[in-house]
Amino acid sequence: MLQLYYYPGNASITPHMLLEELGVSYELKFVDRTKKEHKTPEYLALHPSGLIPVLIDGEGADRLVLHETVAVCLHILDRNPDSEWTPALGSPERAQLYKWLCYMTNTIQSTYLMYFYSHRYTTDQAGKDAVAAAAEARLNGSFDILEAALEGKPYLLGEQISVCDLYLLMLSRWGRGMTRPPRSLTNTGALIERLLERPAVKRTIEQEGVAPPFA
Ligand SMILES: N[C@@H](CCC(=O)N[C@@H](CS)C(=O)NCC(=O)O)C(=O)O
Repeated sequence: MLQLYYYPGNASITPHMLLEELGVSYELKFVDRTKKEHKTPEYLALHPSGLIPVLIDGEGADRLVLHETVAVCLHILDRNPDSEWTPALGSPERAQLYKWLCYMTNTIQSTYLMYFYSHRYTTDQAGKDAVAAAAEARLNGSFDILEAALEGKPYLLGEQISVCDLYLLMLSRWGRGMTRPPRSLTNTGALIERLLERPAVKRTIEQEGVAPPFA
């Protein structure tokens, strides 16, 4: 049995959507960030940085405890190798999937940290708004790259939907308060609309209790 530790709308929502899409059995474990449950000794034993999500696979001493959203998603795919969501190992689609997941986590997600937690990225608190503004400009540039990659195709990998699209949906949500929200881009906005129509995505949003508009 898989257990996913989540907080509504957090990075946990991409693996959550993926689990729903795959139709596999799993249990959701709510981590109450408002009570700082992600910084308790019990949670820090699962995730040394006290961040969300964590995935637990199995039970007892042999159980796998995994953090890092991309690693969690890839492990879920590896457990479902015959799914249409899992491009074959060594295929060009699988390579593109690695590329976009890496880009989204190591470039966009990390820039979001500077945008949302700008005070952590300067020793001069008077300059934190400038850090957030610079981060927003960088995010716009990154979303332009994804927008261009979507030109003439429905999904990031082409005709086939993948976890990359779910990841982009999550990242788009986080930018809904930006001066130029990702959903305002033509191709990205169309992808978001398409994804939000999917029953599994709707179920995930409902289970997490995320209020509209999602992105
Ligand atoms: N690199 C981690 C980042 C996870 C992350 O930053 N999660 C956020 C929620 S979206 C969090 O737990 N923030 C709490 C904090 O920074 O204290 C991953 O990809 O899983």
